[in-house]
Amino acid sequence: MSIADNRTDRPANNHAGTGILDTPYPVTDEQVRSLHEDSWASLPGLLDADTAAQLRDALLAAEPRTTISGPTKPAADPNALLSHEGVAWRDPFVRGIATSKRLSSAVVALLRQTDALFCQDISFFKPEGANPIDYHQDYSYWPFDRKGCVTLWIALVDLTPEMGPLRYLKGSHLEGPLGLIEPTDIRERYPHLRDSEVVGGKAMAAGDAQAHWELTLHGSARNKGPGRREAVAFRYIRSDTIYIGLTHPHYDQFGLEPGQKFIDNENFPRVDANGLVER
Ligand SMILES: O=C(O)CCC(=O)C(=O)O
Repeated sequence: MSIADNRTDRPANNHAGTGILDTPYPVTDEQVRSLHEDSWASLPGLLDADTAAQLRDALLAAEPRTTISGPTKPAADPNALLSHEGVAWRDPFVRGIATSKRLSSAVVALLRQTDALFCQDISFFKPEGANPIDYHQDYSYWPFDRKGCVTLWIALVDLTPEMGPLRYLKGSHLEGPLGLIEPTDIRERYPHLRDSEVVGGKAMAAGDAQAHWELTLHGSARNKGPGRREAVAFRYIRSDTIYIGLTHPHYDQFGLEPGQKFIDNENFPRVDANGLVER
């Protein structure tokens, strides 16, 4: 029995305007090169505005989360950040987007793999005036034995540069794990990173996405408005990834055993270029 329940009665893929989910995303060689060499890739038009709006509505209907990341983190300040995590494990519509042909085809092409496992969703809704999120790597927060986790960060509303779309330090995933540095600016600890070019952080339309690695240094500027900066991250791991037992509020709920392959736990949907692989 999988942890996914059917709290909503909406069918996973029966929404007006979601036909795009059944079409592959045409990933270019330049996008793959950019992710592997520059630490990130721009994916314009990953979703259309209508699907992005329905995804936004589904996330807003879900219970928000109260902590932002691993066990040592304080409770999230709802005035600073509204976040929903693991909604795809409660809402088939959100799961249907994450495992759609559209997103799956993009992920496996970017990873240069034949398949991948969908492992987490988390939204980042930053109210106008909310503080910057310092540059950090996600790697040290997560219970994975290897690199190769890719995040699709999807704009859910039109974003101006002033709202603080996600930005990256170019080439930073090649640094290897740098540790849990927040809330210090990581460039204090590793001064050579001051020479790294900042990439991303430009205007995005609702449905546009950006991809980055778990080792990519990423963060966002203060939201100077207008309006709330709304985005969701869908994350995917290599299908050979092994669970190492690091405590994390999302992964703790699946009954994983340290040393177990994620693919052997039925809670993590497997995807390939055509979408969900039934198993
Ligand atoms: O949305 C943001 O500003 C932060 C996103 C982030 O840290 C992530 O996707 O891992």
